[in-house]
Amino acid sequence: MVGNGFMGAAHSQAWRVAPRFFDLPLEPRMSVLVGRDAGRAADAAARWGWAESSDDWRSVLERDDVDLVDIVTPGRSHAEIAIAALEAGKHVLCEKPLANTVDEAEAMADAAARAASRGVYAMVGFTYRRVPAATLARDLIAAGRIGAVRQLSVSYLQDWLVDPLAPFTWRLDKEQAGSGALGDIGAHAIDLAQYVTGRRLVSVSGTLETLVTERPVLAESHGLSGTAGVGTATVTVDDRALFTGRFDDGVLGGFEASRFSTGRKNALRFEVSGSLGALSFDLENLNALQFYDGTADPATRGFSTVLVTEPEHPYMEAWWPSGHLIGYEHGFSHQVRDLVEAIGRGEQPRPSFDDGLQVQRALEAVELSSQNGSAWTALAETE
Ligand code: SOE
Repeated sequence: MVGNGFMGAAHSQAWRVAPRFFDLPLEPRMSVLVGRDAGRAADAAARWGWAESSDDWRSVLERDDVDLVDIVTPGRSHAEIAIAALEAGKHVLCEKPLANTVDEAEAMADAAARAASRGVYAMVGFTYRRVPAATLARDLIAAGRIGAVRQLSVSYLQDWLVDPLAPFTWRLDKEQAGSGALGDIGAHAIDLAQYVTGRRLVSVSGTLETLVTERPVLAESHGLSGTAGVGTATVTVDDRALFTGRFDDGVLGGFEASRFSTGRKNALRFEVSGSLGALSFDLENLNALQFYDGTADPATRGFSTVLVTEPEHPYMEAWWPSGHLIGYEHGFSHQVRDLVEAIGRGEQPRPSFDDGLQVQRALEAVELSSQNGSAWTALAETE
Protein backbone atom coordinates (compact mmCIF):
# COMPACT_ATOMS: atom_id res chain seq x y z
CA MET A 1 0.00 0.00 0.00
CA VAL A 2 1.32 3.44 -0.91
CA GLY A 3 0.18 6.22 1.44
CA ASN A 4 -0.27 6.38 5.20
CA GLY A 5 -2.97 8.98 5.83
CA PHE A 6 -6.64 8.61 6.76
CA MET A 7 -7.39 6.37 3.75
CA GLY A 8 -4.36 4.25 4.61
CA ALA A 9 -5.94 3.46 7.97
CA ALA A 10 -9.32 2.63 6.39
CA HIS A 11 -7.81 0.36 3.74
CA SER A 12 -5.49 -1.37 6.22
CA GLN A 13 -8.45 -2.24 8.40
CA ALA A 14 -10.24 -3.69 5.36
CA TRP A 15 -7.27 -5.80 4.27
CA ARG A 16 -7.10 -7.26 7.80
CA VAL A 17 -10.80 -7.79 8.37
CA ALA A 18 -12.19 -8.89 4.98
CA PRO A 19 -10.42 -12.29 4.92
CA ARG A 20 -11.68 -13.03 8.43
CA PHE A 21 -15.35 -12.58 7.53
CA PHE A 22 -15.50 -13.50 3.84
CA ASP A 23 -14.22 -16.70 2.21
CA LEU A 24 -11.83 -15.23 -0.30
CA PRO A 25 -10.30 -17.23 -3.16
CA LEU A 26 -6.86 -15.71 -2.42
CA GLU A 27 -5.27 -14.80 0.90
CA PRO A 28 -4.24 -11.13 1.18
CA ARG A 29 -0.89 -10.67 2.96
CA MET A 30 -0.13 -7.14 4.12
CA SER A 31 3.47 -6.99 2.98
CA VAL A 32 4.78 -3.42 2.71
CA LEU A 33 3.44 0.00 3.66
CA VAL A 34 5.11 2.84 1.74
CA GLY A 35 5.15 6.45 2.93
CA ARG A 36 7.24 9.50 2.03
CA ASP A 37 8.53 9.82 5.59
CA ALA A 38 10.30 6.59 6.63
CA GLY A 39 9.65 7.06 10.36
CA ARG A 40 5.94 7.74 9.97
CA ALA A 41 5.58 4.86 7.51
CA ALA A 42 7.27 2.51 9.99
CA ASP A 43 4.98 3.65 12.82
CA ALA A 44 1.87 3.27 10.66
CA ALA A 45 2.99 -0.16 9.42
CA ALA A 46 3.43 -1.40 13.00
CA ARG A 47 0.10 0.03 14.13
CA TRP A 48 -1.94 -1.19 11.14
CA GLY A 49 -0.36 -4.64 10.76
CA TRP A 50 1.94 -4.37 7.74
CA ALA A 51 4.97 -6.69 7.82
CA GLU A 52 7.40 -4.03 6.56
CA SER A 53 7.60 -0.38 5.61
CA SER A 54 9.50 1.61 3.00
CA ASP A 55 9.89 5.17 1.74
CA ASP A 56 10.50 4.11 -1.88
CA TRP A 57 7.52 2.77 -3.84
CA ARG A 58 9.61 2.18 -6.98
CA SER A 59 11.82 -0.40 -5.30
CA VAL A 60 8.75 -2.13 -3.86
CA LEU A 61 7.38 -2.54 -7.41
CA GLU A 62 10.47 -4.61 -8.24
CA ARG A 63 9.63 -7.23 -5.62
CA ASP A 64 8.27 -10.60 -6.78
CA ASP A 65 6.37 -11.13 -3.54
CA VAL A 66 4.12 -8.12 -4.17
CA ASP A 67 1.10 -8.94 -6.36
CA LEU A 68 -1.16 -5.95 -5.75
CA VAL A 69 -0.58 -2.26 -5.07
CA ASP A 70 -3.17 -0.23 -3.14
CA ILE A 71 -2.78 3.53 -3.82
CA VAL A 72 -4.10 5.83 -1.07
CA THR A 73 -2.06 8.95 -1.83
CA PRO A 74 -3.34 12.40 -2.88
CA GLY A 75 -4.55 12.48 -6.51
CA ARG A 76 -1.38 14.07 -7.84
CA SER A 77 0.62 10.81 -7.64
CA HIS A 78 -2.11 8.33 -8.66
CA ALA A 79 -1.23 8.18 -12.36
CA GLU A 80 2.52 7.73 -11.95
CA ILE A 81 2.25 5.00 -9.32
CA ALA A 82 -0.68 3.15 -10.91
CA ILE A 83 0.84 3.04 -14.39
CA ALA A 84 4.21 1.88 -13.05
CA ALA A 85 2.54 -0.80 -10.92
CA LEU A 86 0.44 -2.12 -13.81
CA GLU A 87 3.51 -2.18 -16.06
CA ALA A 88 5.33 -4.15 -13.36
CA GLY A 89 2.51 -6.73 -13.51
CA LYS A 90 0.81 -5.77 -10.23
CA HIS A 91 -2.96 -5.55 -9.78
CA VAL A 92 -3.97 -2.05 -8.62
CA LEU A 93 -6.59 -0.60 -6.31
CA CYS A 94 -6.54 3.22 -6.57
CA GLU A 95 -8.45 5.70 -4.41
CA LYS A 96 -10.91 8.11 -5.99
CA PRO A 97 -11.04 10.36 -7.89
CA LEU A 98 -8.98 8.30 -10.31
CA ALA A 99 -6.65 11.21 -11.15
CA ASN A 100 -6.34 14.98 -11.11
CA THR A 101 -6.97 15.45 -14.84
CA VAL A 102 -8.68 13.66 -17.73
CA ASP A 103 -5.31 13.27 -19.47
CA GLU A 104 -3.89 11.38 -16.49
CA ALA A 105 -7.04 9.27 -16.18
CA GLU A 106 -6.86 8.38 -19.89
CA ALA A 107 -3.25 7.24 -19.52
CA MET A 108 -4.27 5.15 -16.50
CA ALA A 109 -7.20 3.57 -18.36
CA ASP A 110 -4.89 2.75 -21.29
CA ALA A 111 -2.36 1.12 -18.94
CA ALA A 112 -5.21 -0.82 -17.29
CA ALA A 113 -6.47 -2.08 -20.66
CA ARG A 114 -2.97 -3.30 -21.59
CA ALA A 115 -2.58 -4.99 -18.19
CA ALA A 116 -6.04 -6.62 -18.36
CA SER A 117 -5.03 -8.37 -21.57
CA ARG A 118 -2.31 -10.08 -19.44
CA GLY A 119 -4.75 -10.91 -16.60
CA VAL A 120 -3.64 -7.99 -14.38
CA TYR A 121 -6.54 -5.82 -13.16
CA ALA A 122 -7.14 -2.30 -11.90
CA MET A 123 -10.03 -0.97 -9.84
CA VAL A 124 -10.91 2.51 -8.53
CA GLY A 125 -12.14 2.86 -4.95
CA PHE A 126 -15.66 4.26 -5.06
CA THR A 127 -16.37 2.50 -1.79
CA TYR A 128 -19.89 3.82 -1.12
CA ARG A 129 -21.27 1.51 -3.82
CA ARG A 130 -20.55 -1.24 -1.29
CA VAL A 131 -22.66 0.15 1.52
CA PRO A 132 -25.34 -2.58 1.64
CA ALA A 133 -28.24 -0.08 1.61
CA ALA A 134 -26.85 1.56 -1.55
CA THR A 135 -26.27 -1.81 -3.20
CA LEU A 136 -29.82 -2.82 -2.26
CA ALA A 137 -31.16 0.40 -3.85
CA ARG A 138 -29.37 -0.55 -7.06
CA ASP A 139 -30.87 -4.06 -6.94
CA LEU A 140 -34.41 -2.75 -6.31
CA ILE A 141 -34.20 -0.27 -9.19
CA ALA A 142 -32.80 -2.96 -11.52
CA ALA A 143 -35.68 -5.26 -10.48
CA GLY A 144 -38.22 -2.55 -11.44
CA ARG A 145 -39.49 -1.99 -7.87
CA ILE A 146 -39.82 1.79 -8.39
CA GLY A 147 -40.82 1.51 -12.04
CA ALA A 148 -39.32 3.90 -14.59
CA VAL A 149 -36.80 6.31 -13.07
CA ARG A 150 -38.08 9.86 -13.61
CA GLN A 151 -35.79 12.03 -11.48
CA LEU A 152 -33.02 11.91 -8.93
CA SER A 153 -31.16 14.21 -6.64
CA VAL A 154 -27.80 13.42 -5.07
CA SER A 155 -25.85 15.49 -2.60
CA TYR A 156 -22.70 15.03 -0.58
CA LEU A 157 -22.61 17.51 2.27
CA GLN A 158 -19.83 18.09 4.81
CA ASP A 159 -19.03 21.07 7.05
CA TRP A 160 -15.33 20.82 7.88
CA LEU A 161 -14.55 24.15 6.16
CA VAL A 162 -17.31 26.29 7.71
CA ASP A 163 -14.80 27.85 10.13
CA PRO A 164 -12.68 30.34 8.12
CA LEU A 165 -9.77 29.35 10.38
CA ALA A 166 -10.04 25.66 9.50
CA PRO A 167 -6.53 24.81 8.31
CA PHE A 168 -5.21 24.54 4.78
CA THR A 169 -4.61 20.88 3.76
CA TRP A 170 -3.62 19.14 0.52
CA ARG A 171 -7.33 18.77 -0.27
CA LEU A 172 -7.48 22.57 -0.78
CA ASP A 173 -4.58 22.66 -3.23
CA LYS A 174 -5.46 22.13 -6.93
CA GLU A 175 -1.93 20.88 -7.67
CA GLN A 176 -2.33 18.03 -5.21
CA ALA A 177 -6.06 17.30 -5.25
CA GLY A 178 -7.17 18.29 -8.78
CA SER A 179 -10.33 19.98 -7.53
CA GLY A 180 -12.13 20.61 -4.25
CA ALA A 181 -15.54 19.43 -3.08
CA LEU A 182 -16.22 18.55 -6.72
CA GLY A 183 -13.59 15.82 -7.07
CA ASP A 184 -13.26 14.81 -3.42
CA ILE A 185 -16.92 14.16 -2.67
CA GLY A 186 -18.82 15.14 -5.85
CA ALA A 187 -17.02 12.22 -7.53
CA HIS A 188 -18.67 9.86 -5.02
CA ALA A 189 -22.06 11.45 -5.78
CA ILE A 190 -21.59 10.95 -9.53
CA ASP A 191 -20.42 7.35 -9.18
CA LEU A 192 -23.23 6.47 -6.80
CA ALA A 193 -25.91 8.09 -8.99
CA GLN A 194 -24.68 6.20 -12.04
CA TYR A 195 -24.26 2.92 -10.17
CA VAL A 196 -27.62 2.98 -8.40
CA THR A 197 -29.63 3.95 -11.49
CA GLY A 198 -27.56 2.00 -14.05
CA ARG A 199 -27.35 5.15 -16.18
CA ARG A 200 -24.48 7.36 -17.33
CA LEU A 201 -24.19 11.12 -17.34
CA VAL A 202 -23.80 12.60 -20.82
CA SER A 203 -23.87 16.36 -20.17
CA VAL A 204 -23.80 18.76 -17.24
CA SER A 205 -24.40 22.39 -16.31
CA GLY A 206 -22.69 23.58 -13.15
CA THR A 207 -21.29 26.29 -10.92
CA LEU A 208 -18.30 26.08 -8.60
CA GLU A 209 -17.77 28.42 -5.70
CA THR A 210 -14.91 29.09 -3.26
CA LEU A 211 -16.17 30.77 -0.10
CA VAL A 212 -12.90 31.22 1.85
CA THR A 213 -9.81 31.84 -0.25
CA GLU A 214 -7.03 32.13 2.41
CA ARG A 215 -6.51 29.65 5.22
CA PRO A 216 -3.94 29.16 7.98
CA VAL A 217 -1.12 26.74 7.24
CA LEU A 218 -0.20 24.28 9.94
CA ALA A 219 3.21 22.93 10.76
CA GLU A 220 1.77 19.41 10.71
CA SER A 221 -1.54 18.15 9.39
CA HIS A 222 -3.42 14.99 10.39
CA GLY A 223 -6.25 13.98 8.10
CA LEU A 224 -8.54 16.99 7.94
CA SER A 225 -6.97 18.92 10.85
CA GLY A 226 -3.59 19.83 12.31
CA THR A 227 -1.53 21.84 14.82
CA ALA A 228 0.41 25.13 15.19
CA GLY A 229 -0.02 27.87 12.55
CA VAL A 230 2.88 29.01 10.31
CA GLY A 231 1.25 31.59 7.95
CA THR A 232 -1.52 31.32 5.37
CA ALA A 233 -2.05 29.73 1.94
CA THR A 234 -4.45 30.40 -0.93
CA VAL A 235 -7.24 27.90 -1.51
CA THR A 236 -7.09 26.98 -5.20
CA VAL A 237 -10.10 24.65 -5.37
CA ASP A 238 -13.89 24.88 -5.03
CA ASP A 239 -15.61 24.68 -1.65
CA ARG A 240 -18.96 23.92 -3.24
CA ALA A 241 -20.11 22.45 -6.55
CA LEU A 242 -23.71 22.65 -7.73
CA PHE A 243 -24.73 21.03 -11.01
CA THR A 244 -27.46 19.41 -13.01
CA GLY A 245 -26.70 16.37 -15.13
CA ARG A 246 -28.52 14.76 -18.06
CA PHE A 247 -28.30 10.96 -18.17
CA ASP A 248 -28.08 8.83 -21.31
CA ASP A 249 -31.82 8.03 -21.24
CA GLY A 250 -32.82 11.68 -20.81
CA VAL A 251 -33.39 11.64 -17.02
CA LEU A 252 -32.27 14.88 -15.33
CA GLY A 253 -30.41 14.71 -12.00
CA GLY A 254 -29.57 17.40 -9.47
CA PHE A 255 -26.16 17.29 -7.72
CA GLU A 256 -24.51 19.19 -4.88
CA ALA A 257 -21.13 18.70 -3.20
CA SER A 258 -20.23 21.05 -0.39
CA ARG A 259 -17.84 21.40 2.52
CA PHE A 260 -19.87 24.34 3.88
CA SER A 261 -23.09 22.55 4.82
CA THR A 262 -23.19 23.60 8.47
CA GLY A 263 -24.08 20.65 10.68
CA ARG A 264 -23.75 18.01 7.96
CA LYS A 265 -20.75 15.83 8.71
CA ASN A 266 -20.73 13.19 6.00
CA ALA A 267 -24.19 13.31 4.43
CA LEU A 268 -24.04 11.49 1.11
CA ARG A 269 -27.70 11.37 0.12
CA PHE A 270 -29.71 10.28 -2.85
CA GLU A 271 -33.39 10.17 -3.66
CA VAL A 272 -34.57 8.43 -6.80
CA SER A 273 -38.20 8.86 -7.86
CA GLY A 274 -39.86 6.44 -10.25
CA SER A 275 -43.26 5.81 -11.79
CA LEU A 276 -44.14 3.17 -9.13
CA GLY A 277 -42.13 4.22 -6.09
CA ALA A 278 -39.07 5.94 -4.70
CA LEU A 279 -35.90 5.26 -2.72
CA SER A 280 -33.99 7.53 -0.39
CA PHE A 281 -30.64 7.05 1.38
CA ASP A 282 -28.40 9.04 3.71
CA LEU A 283 -24.89 7.87 4.60
CA GLU A 284 -25.28 9.45 8.07
CA ASN A 285 -27.85 6.71 8.69
CA LEU A 286 -26.21 4.07 6.54
CA ASN A 287 -27.98 0.97 7.81
CA ALA A 288 -31.33 2.28 6.56
CA LEU A 289 -32.93 2.59 3.14
CA GLN A 290 -36.21 4.50 2.75
CA PHE A 291 -38.59 2.80 0.32
CA TYR A 292 -41.88 4.20 -0.95
CA ASP A 293 -44.00 1.58 -2.67
CA GLY A 294 -46.50 3.49 -4.81
CA THR A 295 -48.39 0.25 -5.55
CA ALA A 296 -49.29 -0.34 -1.88
CA ASP A 297 -52.74 0.34 -0.34
CA PRO A 298 -53.19 4.17 -0.44
CA ALA A 299 -54.48 4.15 3.15
CA THR A 300 -51.16 2.96 4.55
CA ARG A 301 -48.78 3.98 1.77
CA GLY A 302 -45.74 6.00 2.82
CA PHE A 303 -41.95 5.93 2.95
CA SER A 304 -40.93 3.00 5.13
CA THR A 305 -37.53 2.27 6.66
CA VAL A 306 -35.86 -0.93 5.57
CA LEU A 307 -33.16 -1.84 8.07
CA VAL A 308 -30.50 -3.28 5.78
CA THR A 309 -29.06 -5.68 8.36
CA GLU A 310 -30.50 -9.02 7.29
CA PRO A 311 -28.68 -11.98 5.79
CA GLU A 312 -30.80 -11.52 2.64
CA HIS A 313 -29.17 -8.12 2.07
CA PRO A 314 -26.02 -7.57 0.00
CA TYR A 315 -22.81 -8.44 1.91
CA MET A 316 -24.66 -8.87 5.21
CA GLU A 317 -24.61 -12.65 5.49
CA ALA A 318 -20.93 -12.41 6.46
CA TRP A 319 -21.43 -10.08 9.44
CA TRP A 320 -23.61 -10.18 12.53
CA PRO A 321 -26.94 -11.84 13.33
CA SER A 322 -30.17 -10.22 12.04
CA GLY A 323 -30.65 -6.59 13.11
CA HIS A 324 -27.03 -5.89 14.08
CA LEU A 325 -25.59 -2.75 12.55
CA ILE A 326 -22.49 -2.05 10.50
CA GLY A 327 -20.48 1.16 9.93
CA TYR A 328 -18.33 3.32 7.68
CA GLU A 329 -15.39 0.92 7.54
CA HIS A 330 -17.41 -2.04 6.28
CA GLY A 331 -17.63 -0.55 2.78
CA PHE A 332 -13.86 -0.89 2.53
CA SER A 333 -14.00 -4.55 3.56
CA HIS A 334 -16.68 -5.16 0.92
CA GLN A 335 -14.40 -3.44 -1.58
CA VAL A 336 -11.58 -5.85 -0.71
CA ARG A 337 -13.94 -8.80 -1.03
CA ASP A 338 -15.17 -7.75 -4.47
CA LEU A 339 -11.67 -6.98 -5.71
CA VAL A 340 -10.11 -10.23 -4.50
CA GLU A 341 -13.04 -12.30 -5.81
CA ALA A 342 -12.76 -10.69 -9.26
CA ILE A 343 -9.01 -11.30 -9.36
CA GLY A 344 -9.60 -14.89 -8.23
CA ARG A 345 -12.08 -15.41 -11.07
CA GLY A 346 -9.76 -13.70 -13.58
CA GLU A 347 -12.39 -11.03 -14.27
CA GLN A 348 -12.26 -7.24 -14.52
CA PRO A 349 -13.31 -5.77 -11.14
CA ARG A 350 -15.71 -2.81 -11.15
CA PRO A 351 -15.54 0.15 -10.95
CA SER A 352 -12.74 -0.18 -13.51
CA PHE A 353 -10.31 2.54 -14.52
CA ASP A 354 -12.62 3.11 -17.53
CA ASP A 355 -15.41 3.82 -15.03
CA GLY A 356 -13.05 6.15 -13.12
CA LEU A 357 -12.13 7.92 -16.37
CA GLN A 358 -15.80 8.50 -17.19
CA VAL A 359 -16.33 10.12 -13.75
CA GLN A 360 -13.21 12.22 -14.36
CA ARG A 361 -14.76 13.43 -17.63
CA ALA A 362 -17.90 14.42 -15.73
CA LEU A 363 -15.79 16.37 -13.20
CA GLU A 364 -13.95 18.15 -16.01
CA ALA A 365 -17.23 18.95 -17.77
CA VAL A 366 -18.61 20.55 -14.57
CA GLU A 367 -15.46 22.69 -14.26
CA LEU A 368 -15.66 23.76 -17.91
CA SER A 369 -19.35 24.51 -17.58
CA SER A 370 -18.69 26.66 -14.51
CA GLN A 371 -15.99 28.58 -16.39
CA ASN A 372 -18.48 29.18 -19.24
CA GLY A 373 -21.37 30.65 -17.28
CA SER A 374 -22.90 27.23 -16.49
CA ALA A 375 -23.27 26.38 -20.18
CA TRP A 376 -24.44 22.81 -20.82
CA THR A 377 -21.28 20.81 -21.50
CA ALA A 378 -21.08 17.32 -22.96
CA LEU A 379 -18.78 14.73 -21.42
CA ALA A 380 -15.95 14.10 -23.85
CA GLU A 381 -16.24 10.69 -25.60
CA THR A 382 -18.71 8.98 -23.29
CA GLU A 383 -18.54 5.23 -23.91
C1 SOE B 1 -12.92 14.17 2.99
O1 SOE B 1 -13.76 15.05 2.35
C2 SOE B 1 -13.32 12.73 2.74
O2 SOE B 1 -12.51 11.93 3.53
C3 SOE B 1 -13.18 12.28 1.31
O3 SOE B 1 -11.85 12.41 0.84
C4 SOE B 1 -13.63 10.86 1.18
O4 SOE B 1 -13.58 10.43 -0.15
C5 SOE B 1 -15.06 10.75 1.71
O5 SOE B 1 -15.43 9.43 1.68
C6 SOE B 1 -15.17 11.27 3.10
O6 SOE B 1 -14.67 12.56 3.16
